[in-house]
Amino acid sequence: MARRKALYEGKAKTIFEGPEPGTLIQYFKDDATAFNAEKHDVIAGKGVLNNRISAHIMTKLEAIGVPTHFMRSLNMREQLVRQVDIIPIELVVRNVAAGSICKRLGVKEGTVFPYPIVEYYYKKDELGDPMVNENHIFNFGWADPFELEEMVAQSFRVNDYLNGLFEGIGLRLVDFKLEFGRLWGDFDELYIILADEISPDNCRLWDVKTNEKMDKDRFRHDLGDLVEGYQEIAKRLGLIPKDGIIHGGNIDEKAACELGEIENELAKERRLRSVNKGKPKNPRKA
Ligand code: ADP
Ligand code: AIR
Ligand code: ASP
Repeated sequence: MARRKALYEGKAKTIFEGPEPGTLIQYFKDDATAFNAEKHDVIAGKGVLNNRISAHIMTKLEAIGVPTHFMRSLNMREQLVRQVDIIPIELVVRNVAAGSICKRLGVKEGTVFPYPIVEYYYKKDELGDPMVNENHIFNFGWADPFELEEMVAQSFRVNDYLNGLFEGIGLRLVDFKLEFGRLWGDFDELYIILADEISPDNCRLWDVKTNEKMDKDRFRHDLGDLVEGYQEIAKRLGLIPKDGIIHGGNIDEKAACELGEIENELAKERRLRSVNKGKPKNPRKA
């Protein structure tokens, strides 16, 4: 196979040029970072599990009408995605207090919010992804009101769907982070697409019965074996065999290679909804 061109080396993934224009390959690495890469480790099998979990969740979201970048899994560490222009805003949805909101506002961890809280962070590693509001987003032109409205609406839908999905396998969705991108159609119409990944790297998931943390907080705060938590999530989702694919820190390559393909059939025929960039019309003026 011809040498592929790496376009971007991220903290958890490498982005390669895709086989066709407008496509990319996301390669899921085993690297784990926290606190803006202050803390770093390589954890065997993490990339395989995140690739699989994210592919599964993205296809489920596509099925409820959330347009996603995911096209299909290529192998245990790679997936083919549609290339988008990433909007530099990280949307965080919180159902239960944990992480930065506890520090910032003095809320007790585990406090259940009456309704979900949406926050925006400016995606800029050098600045440590600072929290921002709509005024910053519009003033600096990171997104316009139509785009932001679409991102927020889709984030609430993702939250509703994922709450049910995880509840069904005994996990509580505490919070998560989403990234969206712009995709232009043949007539220059604009679509907002869910991109990046949805995995325990960017969702907090607690066991419903024991409150045990199954996500990246295990790594952030040295709470136990990270891969064991991710593997348990993948098992409960029915994505890997019950006896697992990572044992004692070693990946069972044979079992990992035998995992089935995940394909986003629906994305092929989906009818995208473009964001109305025209001037709002006054219905009283005929
Ligand atoms: P980081 O950039 O924070 O280190 P990753 O290691 O996860 O994060 O790298 C993946 C990068 O690819 C992210 O910057 C993400 O915004 C970007 N990305 C994700 N999906 C797409 C896509 N469909 N098109 C273009 N870029 C994408
Ligand atoms: N997140 C935010 N930036 C990067 C990531 N992964 C995710 C965390 C957590 C949620 O966003 O994984 O699920 C909120 O993070 P925090 O640190 O603001 O509490
Ligand atoms: N992904 C970010 C980092 O690597 C933040 C985090 O997940 O804690 O620093």
